[in-house]
Amino acid sequence: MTERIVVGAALIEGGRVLAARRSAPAELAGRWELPGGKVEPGETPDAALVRELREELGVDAEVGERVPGQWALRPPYVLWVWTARLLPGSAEPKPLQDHDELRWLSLRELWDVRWLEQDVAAVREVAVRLGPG
Ligand code: 9L3
Ligand code: MG
Repeated sequence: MTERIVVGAALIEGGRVLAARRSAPAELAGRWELPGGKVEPGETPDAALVRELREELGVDAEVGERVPGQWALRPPYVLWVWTARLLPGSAEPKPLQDHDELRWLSLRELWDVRWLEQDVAAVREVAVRLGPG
């Protein structure tokens, strides 16, 4: 089976990373994730990430660096994560799709939310990229 990539964004602003609480599907609802979604056929992961952030949060973002690692999701999916930033003039993120709450978390607050188990290892890597805030 060919692996299919799910892209996730560590959207970082002023030493905080955006966490999004899922409202769907039911088995994931209430848990927090790095926003993102499936790469579509013929799409690059970068383009998918920008598209997902626009669809889910209503923002214009630019992709930064790949967060090293890849994390298994339900087969055939695997999670890849990049840092990202809001472009100048972007709207503030709003939960438009699949989420019902957003939080900007500093390093100190990073573990205050109940992340999806699938995201925990990725968030640990993201922590290294946040200032001590
Ligand atoms: N998923 C896990 N962690 C994430 C993301 C963006 C996605 N940070 C999982 C949840 C779904 C699947 O990947 O089972 C596809 O994601 P989506 O398209 O429902 O966001
Ligand atoms: Mg999604």
